[in-house]
Amino acid sequence: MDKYIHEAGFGSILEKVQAGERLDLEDGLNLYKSTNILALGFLADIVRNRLNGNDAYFIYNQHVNYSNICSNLCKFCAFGREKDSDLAYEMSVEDVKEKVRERLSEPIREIHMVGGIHPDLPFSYYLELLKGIKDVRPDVHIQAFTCVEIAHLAELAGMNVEKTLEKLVEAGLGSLPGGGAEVFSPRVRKITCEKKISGNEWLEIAKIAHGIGLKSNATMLYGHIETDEERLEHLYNLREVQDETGGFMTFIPLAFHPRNTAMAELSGPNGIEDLKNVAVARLFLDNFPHIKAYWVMIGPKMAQIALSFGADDMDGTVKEEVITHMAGASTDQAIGSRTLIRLIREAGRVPVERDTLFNVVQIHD
Ligand code: V47
Repeated sequence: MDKYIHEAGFGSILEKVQAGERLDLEDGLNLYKSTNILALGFLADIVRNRLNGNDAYFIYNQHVNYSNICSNLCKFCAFGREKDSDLAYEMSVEDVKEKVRERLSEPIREIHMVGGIHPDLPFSYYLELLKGIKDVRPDVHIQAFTCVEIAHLAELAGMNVEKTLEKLVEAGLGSLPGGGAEVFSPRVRKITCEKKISGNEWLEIAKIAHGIGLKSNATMLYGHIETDEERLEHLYNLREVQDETGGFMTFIPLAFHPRNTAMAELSGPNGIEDLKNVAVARLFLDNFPHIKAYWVMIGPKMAQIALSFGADDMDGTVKEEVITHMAGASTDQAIGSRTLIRLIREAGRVPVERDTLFNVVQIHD
């Protein structure tokens, strides 16, 4: 295989990968520009196996999207709605508690909760949401509010980000999901999500969260107008912050779904792009412990293959995903834990059930 990798033009990258040396921007760009997907997978698998052995993680979780009312209305998003839209919705704290109560008989360990940038819900609503979930399910880990929502909540609270996060933690917040990162490039943001906080602001908020001991995830939305250079710059910025804080747990490449969005004329990424984004992330983000193949966005079959292209996590049972489905995802809105275990086993990996912070709950070998 080494000969094949040399012939593919990746000899020097192979040497770096085998020596555990960091890849530079030029290496990253060469990887992105290649269509030799087997070579990329082979290289990424070296790093994956070094960091995570044969394990592939999943979590028993539940998604709650408390409201889709949003004042940012990004062009790539089919979830966000104006307040007076027929499709706009807003859950009361009691509605959210009921959603959590409905699934009390299941061994759910994480509530993943995000929403739009709501123009007029008060800060107290968000605190009550967290407290309400904890009332119903005291042991659950709440992973909620992207850095974009945190910036908005800090404004509502009239406090700085650190103090705002502390208040949210007191109310039950456990960690931050990785959404809202999109592509950090100002060019891409100007075209696709002009009203959203900048990439630098997103990174600053992640740093502040890590500084007070909150872990978080990071994402990149690929397959729309971004260039390979912009993707790489995005990964480079994340790697720099991770060197400083060590607070990121997982990187999740998010495959753009165009339907019902203001960018519906685009076709979205193909399978090669899906695998490439997983593999390059695994190779370039050498300081990220985990890379997630989010089955909702790339489908369970592609997620299974991604476990041999650098990914070591499949996210979870999810029920019920909304954001990607509003944008035309053809996957189910939930998956059973037994199915996840089977998919992982059939991909030749050991299914490891985890909690949000990657503590092992059960090894299903
Ligand atoms: O921030 C919006 C993206 C994100 C579309 O942290 C779209 O473990 C594809 O971040 N096509 C929210 N993507 C979801 C998210 C996430 C999901 C699962 C796990 C974790 C984690 C994070 O979804 C948004 C945005 O980047 N998004 N519209 C779309 N049309």
